[in-house]
Formats: sequence, C-alpha cells, structure tokens
Amino acid sequence: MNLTHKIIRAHLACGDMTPGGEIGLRIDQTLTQDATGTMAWLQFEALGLPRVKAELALSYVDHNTLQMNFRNPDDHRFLRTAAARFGGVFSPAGTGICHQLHLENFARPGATLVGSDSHTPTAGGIACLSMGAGGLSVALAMAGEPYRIPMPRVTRVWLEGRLEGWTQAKDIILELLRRLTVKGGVGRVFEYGGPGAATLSVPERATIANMGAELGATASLFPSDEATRAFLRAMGRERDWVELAADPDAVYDDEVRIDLSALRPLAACPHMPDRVKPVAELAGLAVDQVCIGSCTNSSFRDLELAARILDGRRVNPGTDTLVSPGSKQALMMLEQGGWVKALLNAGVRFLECACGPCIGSGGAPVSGGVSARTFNRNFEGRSGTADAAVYLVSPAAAAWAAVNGRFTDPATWGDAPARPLPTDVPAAPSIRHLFVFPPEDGSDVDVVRGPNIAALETFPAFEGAFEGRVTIRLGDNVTTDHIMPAGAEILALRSNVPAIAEHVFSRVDKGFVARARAASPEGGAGGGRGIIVAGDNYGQGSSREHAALAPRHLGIRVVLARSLARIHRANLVNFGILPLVFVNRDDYERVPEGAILRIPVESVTPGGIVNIEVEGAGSIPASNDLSAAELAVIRAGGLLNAVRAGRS
Ligand code: MIC
Ligand code: SF4
Repeated sequence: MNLTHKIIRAHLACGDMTPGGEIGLRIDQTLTQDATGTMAWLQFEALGLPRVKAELALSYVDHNTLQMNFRNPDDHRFLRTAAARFGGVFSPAGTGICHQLHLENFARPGATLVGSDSHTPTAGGIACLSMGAGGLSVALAMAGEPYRIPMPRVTRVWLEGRLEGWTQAKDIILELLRRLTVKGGVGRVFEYGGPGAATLSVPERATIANMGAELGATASLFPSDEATRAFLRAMGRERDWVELAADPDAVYDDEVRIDLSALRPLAACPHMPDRVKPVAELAGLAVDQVCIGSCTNSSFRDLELAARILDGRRVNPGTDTLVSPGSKQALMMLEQGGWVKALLNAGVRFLECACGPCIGSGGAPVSGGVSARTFNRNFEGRSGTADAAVYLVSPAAAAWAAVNGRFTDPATWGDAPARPLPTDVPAAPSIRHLFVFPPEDGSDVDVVRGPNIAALETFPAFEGAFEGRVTIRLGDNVTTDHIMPAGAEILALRSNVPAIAEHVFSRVDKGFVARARAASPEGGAGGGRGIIVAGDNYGQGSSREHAALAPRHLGIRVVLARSLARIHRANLVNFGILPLVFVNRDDYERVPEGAILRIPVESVTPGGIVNIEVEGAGSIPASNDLSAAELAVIRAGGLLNAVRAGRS
C-alpha cells in the first residue's frame, strides 16, 4: 500500500477505495480561520450539539487582523467565545498563520485533518492527511460526521538528487505547477518519496504540500521519517512522532520524477501560479515591492535565509520590503539568532504574524507595480491593486530582489548557502500558553455576537422542473477570488452574507449583482432563477464557501461548467446549487449570457445525463458526478436542511 491508502484505510468510515467513488473519512482534527470560521462556528451552533466531537478543533484568527472598525474585533470575540462554549482551542490574532501554527503545534503524522482553508494540506509535510473544505463541511467534521470526498487517485512524486545553489523547496512545487498546471492535481493526492524527499526538512516539505492546493490536489503527503522526528523534537513534541512510509512495493496510479539537482530558481508570473519561468529570464525587471511570508514560506528557516542575504545590506529604497513571520514561534527563533536586528537594519518592515498582504489585508503594491512575493497565489487583483503584477518566488529570490531593486540572474547572487541544508531546526520556544484551551464544561459560556453577524439564511428545496437565466458566462480557471473577492474591506463582511453578496464578481463584472437580482427578484430564500456558465476548473483556489453561499443568496441555483474545482464543487452542493457539466465541450458556445435554460431537475440522477433545453437553440446534454447523498442534499436545499431533516 502507498501511504495515502494506509491513512485512508485507517480512517475509512464508509465507501470503498475505488478512485472516483465516494468515501467517508473519520476526521481526527479540524481547523478554522477567522474569515471562514465565523460561518463554520455559526453552522456548528445550528447543528445543535453541545460540544465538538473531533479530537481537536482549532479556531485560528489570522486572516483579517487589521480591526479597522468594530466588524473584525466583533468576529474575533465571537470566535473566542464560541470556541470556549463548544470545546474548540482558540488562537488569538497575531499568534500566527493557521497552517504554520498547526504544523508547529498540533498536526501529527498519520492523523486526518480538515480545515476551512484551501491550504490546510500544508500539514501533509508532516505526514498528516489534511484537506481543505468549506466551512459547513468543517462544521460537520467538528460534529464527528465523516468527511465525504471522491476517493482520490495517488500520484507518486519521486524526488531524486538534492537541491543545489540557490534553489529552494519553493522551486520544486513551482516546477510541478509548470509541468502539470493549476488543474493538473484535481482528484489526486501527491505522495512524495525518493532520496530527494529524505533531504528536505519538514518546513521545506510543508512549502511543497502547501502549494499542492495550487495544483488543485486533494492533499499532498510526505513520509514521516527522521527529519519529521527532528522537527517534532524541536517543537517539544517528539511523543507525536511515528514512523510512516509507503510499502516498498506500493502501487500508485501514476508517477512524476524530478531531479532536484537540475532545478533552478523559478517564478510564477502574473496572474496564475502555473505561469512559471526561470528567475534568470526576468533579469532586469524592476521590483517595487517584496513580501516575505504567508503560509507557504514563513518558517524560521525561510526567514533566516532571507535575513542572511539581507544582513549587512540595505534593501533598495524603491523596493518596499515587508516581512510577516508565520508564527510567534518563528519570530522568537529569528530573534534568538539575531536575525530580527539584521532584517530591521536592512530596512525591512515587520508586519504582524498573520496572512496580511497575501489576502490583500494591507500591503497593496503601487499602481501598476511589480511585487515579488514568497506567497502561493498571484490572481489578478488579489493583492488589492487591480493592475499590479505579482510574481511568486522563493525567499532567496525575494531577498535578492529586495537588495537589487529588480530581478537578477541567480548566477550573480554569489555564494549560495552551504549544502546540504540542515533537516532539523533549533529548539523552539514554546508558545503553547498563548492558545486558549476550552473549559471542561462550556455550557454556561455566553457566545457574544456583534451587529455585523447576520443570522443564517434558510433556502427552499430544489425540486421539479427549473427554468432559469444564464446570469454570467465565464472562461477557464475562474478563481474564487474572481467570484467573491477578498481584501480588508470585503473580508470584514464575511459574517454578513447579504452585505458581502453585493460584491460577488465585482472585480470582473460590475453588472452581475443587478442582473442576478433581476433574474431572481425574490432572492435565494424565495428560490431563485440564476445560472452560472463557466469553462474548465471553475472555482479553483480558495475554500471560501462565500463563493457559493453569496451567489446562492442572489438566487443562483445551477452552475453549468466544463469542469469544476473540488472544494468549490463541494461548497455548491452544501448550499443546494446544482453543479452540472457539459457532455460536449463545444456546447459551451451555445449558451450565451441571458439565455433561458429549462432543466428537468427531477430527472437528474447520480452520474446520469439530463437534456437541457436552451430557449430557441435546441437542447444540450449535461452530466454530473454527484453521489446519491450529494443529490439528496441539493434537493433538500442544502446540507444544513438535509442534516436537520435527518435528525428530526
Ligand atoms: C486564500 O488564501 O485564498 C484564503 C483567504 O486563505 C482562503 C480562505 C478564505 O477565503 O477565507 C483559502 O485559501 O481557502
Ligand atoms: Fe493566509 Fe495567504 Fe495562506 Fe490563505 S494563502 S491561508 S491568505 S497566508
């Protein structure tokens, strides 16, 4: 067996392990973050259970920590009190980024983890089978329900050789993105192995597992070996270590091989993580801003390497250079080594240990600016500046861009760090006391809500024949950032669906909301008549369920696409939106915006084909990959309705 199958088998609650078939997994740990967490905890509350049933439920505050008015702090207070009431562990704003903190403090080899953030698979770096999901799916996992996914195929990524010169772990995952694209991982787990994998430390593995999300993968997994043990020892929890590996004769669905010694520093160019080029080809391009941090590259070693480069140098005065450590632990380790002073002396700006510029929560680049970031996503407009050009690079490439004020050929960067790099990290100061553990009995804790926290909406069942209008027609690889933009102002509305719905598609089509309202004057609660038509990989990127829930609030009931990203597809189901797929790819051309479609919803069967009548243009076949349980959820008007009906 491969390692993925071993962990799945040990957690299998239902289904059989045939690729594509639905399985249910017992979930050991859950995590939420503030931007998706308010909905997730409201939904958990709506399930009516007194306490979470998962072994560990973390509630992190890391995305929107700016607190520009009452909205964020109110959300944070809600999350703190809800965690105490229902048995979650609360991580206050500024403690660090959920994935970095989870890796350092809670993730364990062989466990399962579901988190309401698409980069939850970061914990795959420590051999934890971890997956991103919408908030409602996580609420169900907190309630002890199995997490349902299509059984993934398993791709073996065989790493040979070792990283040389200035090449870093980031370049390994950028190379995979270059080869496989942002949809190359849909329905797959990437399981890493080989002599090259053994040379990587846990934080380096975590960088790779983190950006498996950009491939669209369900999860990424490294073995648990001596490097894992060394990392856990440094974090003061060697007791969590177990050795885990694939059997020597393990079988995989397919394989990718990478010779690490042949890699060179790479950059993902605007505006997609798979537009990858060698950094050398960008030489000469002026860089206005450098950001070092995010859940991809904010570990102690990442920041230390940047600090070593910047030590004794001055960042280019025209290059605004921001550092956001992944956790207070990483920051304290930097401080112990004297690296905070080195960075400050170089002219770096220190930000809070949080997501910050990665989600457009501060740190927007100048107009038309070039920003070199150690982050994982460079979607158009995500930085907060509509016409900025964001390049995704390693910490080394970012630090050199800060020094030089432009990209330069790595051949000119001088002596690279001595290899091999250590696979362990220095002993870290414990920050365990900063997490707020819940009382044994939280039943008398008052869950405090501010005025921005709106009540959950109830949607009607979806039955009978449906006639609706194509409200928008989109191309390929539309991200959830296109559907439901983030940034400090809009993020502040995450607990208020009617308010945030005003921003759906606002960065790509300012007329969408008005058209959706015209198609469904009664809105989502009254049913709705809106349809979204899209190309391939619709809804890639984040796990934010608002990208399904807010369109549903506006009356969207069907998405008809060439293909869909995994988490967004699950979120559509959770909120009762029917995801259909063109049987003939060319039929996409036959459904223009404004078209009226008639869909016999009562005839939809799991995996079956229905004929959609396009008014004035004949009929087109559409299929689906829904399980019977998912179809029942859609017919019930969403997962909350279905669960409530099942319990009554
Ligand atoms: C992201 O990186 O896009 C986010 C912000 O972390 C999202 C979650 C969210 O939108 O709240 C994600 O990756 O799931
Ligand atoms: Fe935060 Fe960015 Fe990571 Fe999302 S990708 S969790 S916004 S640091």
